Amino acid sequence: KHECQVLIVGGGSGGCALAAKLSSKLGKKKVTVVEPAEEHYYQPMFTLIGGGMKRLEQSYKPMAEVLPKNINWIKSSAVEFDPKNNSVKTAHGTNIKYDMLLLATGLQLNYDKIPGLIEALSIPNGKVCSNYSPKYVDRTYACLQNIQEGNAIFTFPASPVKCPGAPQKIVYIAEHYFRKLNKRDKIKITYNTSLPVIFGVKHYADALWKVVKKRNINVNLRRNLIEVRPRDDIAVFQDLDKPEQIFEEKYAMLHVTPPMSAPTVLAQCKELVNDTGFVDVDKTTLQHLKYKNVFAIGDCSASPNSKTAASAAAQSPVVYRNMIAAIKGKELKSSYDGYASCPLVTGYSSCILAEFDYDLKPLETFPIAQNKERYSMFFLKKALMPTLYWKLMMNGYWNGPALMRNALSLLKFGKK
Ligand code: FAD
Ligand code: UQ1
Repeated sequence: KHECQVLIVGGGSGGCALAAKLSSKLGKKKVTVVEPAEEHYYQPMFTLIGGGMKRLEQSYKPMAEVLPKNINWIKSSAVEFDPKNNSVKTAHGTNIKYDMLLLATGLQLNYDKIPGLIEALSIPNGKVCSNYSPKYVDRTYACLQNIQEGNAIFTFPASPVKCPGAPQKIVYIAEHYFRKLNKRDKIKITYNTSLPVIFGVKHYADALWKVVKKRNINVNLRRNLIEVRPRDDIAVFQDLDKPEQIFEEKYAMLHVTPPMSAPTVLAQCKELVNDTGFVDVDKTTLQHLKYKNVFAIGDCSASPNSKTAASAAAQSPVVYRNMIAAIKGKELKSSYDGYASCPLVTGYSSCILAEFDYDLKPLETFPIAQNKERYSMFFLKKALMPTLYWKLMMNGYWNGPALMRNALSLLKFGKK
């Protein structure tokens, strides 16, 4: 048995940021975090690791170092939620009673949903890779190095994903890598996406179509990976608009973005989630629609924003202020505008920094045209963001770029 004022389930990007904010306000041992992982990964670095620009060891720190010192850390997973009785049960059998609950479990990678995929990802030095898991990300750069000719195929699944730009960032990085190694003309590059668009925000989609045309990358929309046959190096795709249309494609390398979902243990608690399995919160206050002492942050929330660490950062002051208001029995005044950001890395020295809100309208920080490939945005992504994440966000000091945007907006004279 364990009792606490605030219980946070999940110590990833959102959970850890809020643990820092809430514990420094509420005092020693008022906040408990349930988190089973030994390591805390900075996942946005996985794209660069896949491209050989960073090493896996640079992307993580021990969870014990990242979580604030003045909390209770219960090193286990939550397995049962009972919001009527304000309690959560862990895999080790601890029953935790809380006054306030913050759900921050992230989402679940479902590699097992594609027949043959796990087998393919288990073959040593194989042709199938995936930036989405620390278990598989090192395979990506090996694939880029090993392929000499043939088809390089990249996928985007038929499910919500975290960082919706990441499945295509690695396409651009690969294309650039093949050119640098003088093998580009022997490799056909194809990006098969389940989506009906290349990117959800038209302002950036227009720019990305120019990039794929210029660089001779084939893009197939509404095309979903349904099977991998590693023995024959065949990937099987389905046309989502004409399900009877099946394509069997031979690959020399295959980069898979797996289907994702809300974590099963959360989705099983029908009281907490909507019919998609994600936590049913108000999209502006981030408070649960039924249980007023429950909030959500990050990828496990059903708020209809793109799921990125940048979104969790922008949500963090809103969740913090509204949780404190709820503790005090006051009205919730802070609201989230759906801000999400996706640094669309387009090679070894360029990036389009997409930033937008709930209405899929650009909401940009810098007083320059951001729908262009730029070195400055690449530098921000590669050199500045990791420090900002570890030093500021993980200590509760990064609230997203809204402040910076407002200050810089004074300079936006020439920009539409
Ligand atoms: P996470 O950070 O994933 O943390 C969830 C935590 O909950 C984990 O520590 C997990 O162990 C724990 N947990 C899960 N289940 C339970 C349970 N039952 N009980 C207790 N704990 C549990 N975002 C950007 O902003 N910019 C980018 O450029 C970017 N690029 C990305 C590239 C890749 C390849 C990937 C994979 C992600 C990228 N992201 C990017 C997305 C970003 O990493 C996530 O959106 C962000 O980490 C979400 O934070 P979170 O706290 O919701 O979940
Ligand atoms: C951001 O806030 C964030 O979360 C910490 C990211 O994830 C690593 C990002 O990639 C980006 C781009 C932002 C937004 C920050 C600025 C300065 C525009």
